[in-house]
Amino acid sequence: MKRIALSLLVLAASVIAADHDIDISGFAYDPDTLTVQVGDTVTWINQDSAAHTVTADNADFDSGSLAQGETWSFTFDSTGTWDYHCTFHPMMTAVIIVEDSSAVEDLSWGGVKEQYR
Ligand SMILES: [Cu+2]
Repeated sequence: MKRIALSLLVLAASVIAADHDIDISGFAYDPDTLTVQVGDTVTWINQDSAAHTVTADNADFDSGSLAQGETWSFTFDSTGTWDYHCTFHPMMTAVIIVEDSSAVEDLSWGGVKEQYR
């Protein structure tokens, strides 16, 4: 029974993806630290009259120039931490932290899941 329930739990966790918005406003990313789950999509919206970019420090993603009112989205498919910045204004920095939601579920199961790994 537990094995079946766990399988459904993992399936649900992998199917449910959320969307998150980050405002680019006043030469800053808001929020400047965002934690999401694997599979989630983050959308940046440039609210400034100045153009900005969303550029990963490790070059995993790069929005290119975003004019005022433009949006850009990226889906995070693996866990990790991505520092990013604006190529036009290097003092603009922020971070996306991607976690595995099924790992979070482990806590509620009191480690039962580990027995089946
Ligand atoms: Cu900028």
